[in-house]
Amino acid sequence: MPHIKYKTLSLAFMACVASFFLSHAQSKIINSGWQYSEDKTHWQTVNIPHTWNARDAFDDESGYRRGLGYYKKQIFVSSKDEDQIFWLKFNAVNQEATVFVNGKEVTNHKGGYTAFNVEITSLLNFDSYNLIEVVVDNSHNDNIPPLDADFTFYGGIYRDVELINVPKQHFSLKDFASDGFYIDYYNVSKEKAGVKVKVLIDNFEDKANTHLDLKILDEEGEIIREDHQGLKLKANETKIVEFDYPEIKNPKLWSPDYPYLYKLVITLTDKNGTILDQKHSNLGFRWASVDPEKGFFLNGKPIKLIGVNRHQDYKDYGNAVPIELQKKDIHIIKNMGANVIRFAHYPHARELYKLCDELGILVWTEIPIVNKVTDSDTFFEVSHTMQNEHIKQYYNYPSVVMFGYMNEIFLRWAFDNKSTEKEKEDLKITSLKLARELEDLTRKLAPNHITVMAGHLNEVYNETGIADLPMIFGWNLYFGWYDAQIEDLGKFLDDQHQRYPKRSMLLSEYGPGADVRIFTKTPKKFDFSTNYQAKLHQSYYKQITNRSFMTGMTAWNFADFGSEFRGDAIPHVNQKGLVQYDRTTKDIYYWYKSVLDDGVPFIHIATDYLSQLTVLEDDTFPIQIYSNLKDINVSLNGNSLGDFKVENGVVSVNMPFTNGDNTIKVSTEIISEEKRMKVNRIETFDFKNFKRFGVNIGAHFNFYDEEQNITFVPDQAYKKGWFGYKNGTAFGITKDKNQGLPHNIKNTNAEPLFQTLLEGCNEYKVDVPEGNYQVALYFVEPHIKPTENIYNLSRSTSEINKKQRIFDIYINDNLIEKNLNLAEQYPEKYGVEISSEINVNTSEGLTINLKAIEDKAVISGILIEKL
Ligand code: GCB
Repeated sequence: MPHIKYKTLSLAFMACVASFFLSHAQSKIINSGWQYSEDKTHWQTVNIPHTWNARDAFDDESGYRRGLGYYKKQIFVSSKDEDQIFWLKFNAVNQEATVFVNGKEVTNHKGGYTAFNVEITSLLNFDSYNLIEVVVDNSHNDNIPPLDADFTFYGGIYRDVELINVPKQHFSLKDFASDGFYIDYYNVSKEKAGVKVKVLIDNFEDKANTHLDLKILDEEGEIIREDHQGLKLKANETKIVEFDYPEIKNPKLWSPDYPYLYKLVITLTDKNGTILDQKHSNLGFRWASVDPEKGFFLNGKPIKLIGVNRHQDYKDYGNAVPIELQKKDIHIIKNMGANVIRFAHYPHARELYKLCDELGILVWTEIPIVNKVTDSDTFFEVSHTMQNEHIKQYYNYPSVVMFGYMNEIFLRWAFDNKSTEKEKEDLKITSLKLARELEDLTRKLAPNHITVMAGHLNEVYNETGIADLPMIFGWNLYFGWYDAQIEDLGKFLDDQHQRYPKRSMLLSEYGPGADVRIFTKTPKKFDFSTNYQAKLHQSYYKQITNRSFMTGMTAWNFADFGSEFRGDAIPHVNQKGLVQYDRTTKDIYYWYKSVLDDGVPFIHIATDYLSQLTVLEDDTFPIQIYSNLKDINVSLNGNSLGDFKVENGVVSVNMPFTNGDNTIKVSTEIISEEKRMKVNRIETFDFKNFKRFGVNIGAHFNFYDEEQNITFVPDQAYKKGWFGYKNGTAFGITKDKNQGLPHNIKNTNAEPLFQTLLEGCNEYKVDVPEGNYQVALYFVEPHIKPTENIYNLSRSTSEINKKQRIFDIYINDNLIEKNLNLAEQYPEKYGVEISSEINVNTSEGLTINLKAIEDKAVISGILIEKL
């Protein structure tokens, strides 16, 4: 094949682009100015992307509106295009859409995460306005996956809507809303690469003579392969044409380190050479394989997959997120050094996959069959259609190497205590049946990709053999969070590997919840501290990289995300992100960068969460330093604390902070980094450098309350001249297991203050000197039925009834509150503050007495202000 030089080609290419604009195929995004209504009476103007659940999935009320949403829009169609075929393309509508054109129903589509097309030509009135109406339904529907999952099912038209008009011969729009062509690679190696392209052409006329032209261009725009064919189309057929290029010599191989892309341009012309339709796609030569002993291979070389899962929603937007904002995520992930993304638990916007091609990120993509299935024929049918749409719409991205179809399909089965044994057995059989069908379908549709599925910690995946269906089985493992301890991860994997030596495995999910307002010297399971997050991720990384049989790991989750029923330290949000819901980074993000990105030297001092640190007495506080360099020197306020070796990306240094401004400096031979931070050092209660003092009663962690701008320090047993409890038992997450904390607490944003508490404490002391103080005490009734959360696996889900606990509150023998009955006097889950001015006129300081009248007293926090 002769090589045409760059200039000739650019001319050819420009000619082709120019004539493209002259051609008739057109796609117009029609996102602006839709009318939206909940009841068909009150209408408001909205733009797509749109969801009606951006707010109510986060408000105080439990639940969010799952039901119908009505959309309508007038579109003008000119008679200049009267001889064309018109289509509407919906890129995603959650979750069921019924579309009407000028009053007539044209399609019903089930499934909220894939695109669908509908042909509307015969219903249009030319040179006039045409009414498009879409009825959207996100109510629970037993026939549409997902039936149940740990994320919010925001309703609405949340990806682009397009009006497409094409000449009567065009690339097929009928094949599950794909682009109408599919690229396959074969015999790819360093020496050569084969490409096959299958093209589908729709003819909406009688016989027609057309011409198809394919070009492969390299990054410089040089044509390296060209092929064409004259095509005789029969009346109203969809013609399938296959091109098999001669192998390309010495191809540049695509990989995360070198995402070299070729371009494919396919042009359909009529017999006179006028362009009818044109498409283009990225081409990337790569091949992936797995070995149960040696892990994942790309282009024949081992590569440990390390990256993240991503959900598509975003603070304040729900799932209706502007695409440019979403693209930023992919850049942030790449910048962390990740080489893989699992788009969980459904297909995300196609633009993002294209960006993964360009940036060099391998992709696992899947459909949302999550937690359980039903045995209805429709559920099975919808699942099949969804996987067809998914694979066909996402087939051509070179970044996509793994296609999945199920996540934790036995989760509901495992936590179901309502069904009979027979019903449970049937569910097992049904799930397995669907898994087999989808595995077969996936292998048939995508024979050159790797099939995947993820399961949770349960023997049932082995027992049923489901884990041996896909080419890689992903384990979602939460050792040290929902289950056992952090160190148990490796033991579990070794055991699995020994028992199933032929199975390739990936750690498809892991990670603890973490809130940037919570920090501690003594991180514990389920405390939501950033320190525990660091501990778990750092250990998991070692455990996985030490095991060559593991193909890789994808952290759960790239970002915090909306899960309406949940109550972590922020209500309705799952906080396992490496970045926050608004994508502000958590320190752990930089730790990943330190181990994954060996490019530009960098140092990160992990103090981002320390908005205000309070240290007590002769305390030091451990600060982690992350770097991709080996040797660092650390100093605090100009005094060297020593030289340190960076291991596993981290050095932890105990900092003897002084009161006020502190400067940490980390230096290496090449670069240095400085962080200033304010420290509130309280050595005695002299109230000289500080006016306020707060304790997070019942907790081992600091909690920074933004609204009150104070750090509540961890609690302790009473020490003379200082503060603490005389008696009582910590309730909640300070124990190794979660006792069913009150969550989604109303009337406050300071959940972590209320969530931990002391029960049965009748004396609490703070030895302040004589003077006047404002003393605020915080309470919540903990014995309320927690929202059922199967993800909090260690939580007892038994019914806990409202408690009638009654107690009196005294401060220094003054009765502050008589007969406090939290369950009776306040709405459920109400954060109560009782504040009063106290004159301390003894050397005994403040003594808070909680005198129980019925059952045990509780207390969550105290804040003292010197007046
Ligand atoms: C899982 C699920 C995921 C949840 C996650 C969690 O195993 O696959 O959807 O969000 O656990 O945070 O509990």
